[in-house]
Amino acid sequence: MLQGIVIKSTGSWYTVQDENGKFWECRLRGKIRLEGIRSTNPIAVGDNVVFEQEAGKETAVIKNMLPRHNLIVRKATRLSKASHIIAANIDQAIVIVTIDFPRTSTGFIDRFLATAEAYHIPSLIVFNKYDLYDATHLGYLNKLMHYYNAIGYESFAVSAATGYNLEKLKTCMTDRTSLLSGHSGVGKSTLINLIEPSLNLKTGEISHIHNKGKHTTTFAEMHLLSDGGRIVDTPGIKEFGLYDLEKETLAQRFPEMRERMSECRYANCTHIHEPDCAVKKAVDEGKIASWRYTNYLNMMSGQDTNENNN
Ligand SMILES: Nc1nc2c(ncn2[C@@H]2O[C@H](COP(=O)(O)OP(=O)(O)O)[C@@H](O)[C@H]2O)c(=O)[nH]1
Ligand SMILES: [Mg+2]
Ligand SMILES: [Zn+2]
Repeated sequence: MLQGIVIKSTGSWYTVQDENGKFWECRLRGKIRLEGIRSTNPIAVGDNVVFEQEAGKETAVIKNMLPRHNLIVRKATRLSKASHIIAANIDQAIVIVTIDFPRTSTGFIDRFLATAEAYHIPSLIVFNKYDLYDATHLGYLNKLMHYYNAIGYESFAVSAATGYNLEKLKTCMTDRTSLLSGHSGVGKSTLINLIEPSLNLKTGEISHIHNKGKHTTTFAEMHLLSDGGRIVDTPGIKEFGLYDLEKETLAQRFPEMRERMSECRYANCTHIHEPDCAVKKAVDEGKIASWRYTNYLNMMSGQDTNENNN
């Protein structure tokens, strides 16, 4: 029996890298038990599997899966109860953003962070295209970085063009499995190519026309870094953002609200209209940024959606 990690899945075939670095094309035979989720795909990128070479063949059969420490799922279709597993065993979620060229809104960033919180995955915010910013941009950038750092999200600026802080980004990715997200055009592929030139990803592509409300059947892929890191490239940010954030627990996905909500008068406070709300008080006192609170309200009212929030 061999053991390895699924680095690509295309439906019926799985590419698995074994502990010696060798790649295997594997099929699934028999049933793999799942932890209480009904899923259209039992095994996903990032899963650790036990497999066996087929007699007289170069291919292999997956026999078992090791326990997952987390997984990213979305509904298989809009109305179905079944889930589609995007990736498993993610150590951190990295969102690449640009405050301009193109602009990434804080609404988008905050939805990403809240989603990662819901999956219990730590986040890192990377502001790219530092070389393009003027004094006004830089003032805004510093304000955002300072706030996000203060509430516990590591964030820093990089430039693929000048190489600024690329070593720092590389260090963050070493020996970890990172989910990488961000709008089209922010420089994800350019940054990955600088970190691992052999990957030779296409850059400067025009963003795909996306089908609103329709899930595409594309699969995540894992890129291996020579220093031991792994990058999970999802086919667009959309999958990650489609996670249904529950309104009942949304405030818990905002660390600066989470730490204050026990002081609200009502245990079930929504932090919107209730009296003696510790969250609203902190907003009034400037301890919680009003733009973070606005993004929270937009998510609560459903005005924030993945489609219009960019
Ligand atoms: N000036 C500048 N341009 C960048 C930087 N990073 C990426 N770009 C450019 O931004 C465009 C989109 O980059 P790409 O990597 O394809 O973005 P992706 O869609 O996120 O993968 C390309 O034309 C890149 O050359 C940067 O740090 N500074
Ligand atoms: Mg790209
Ligand atoms: Zn409250």
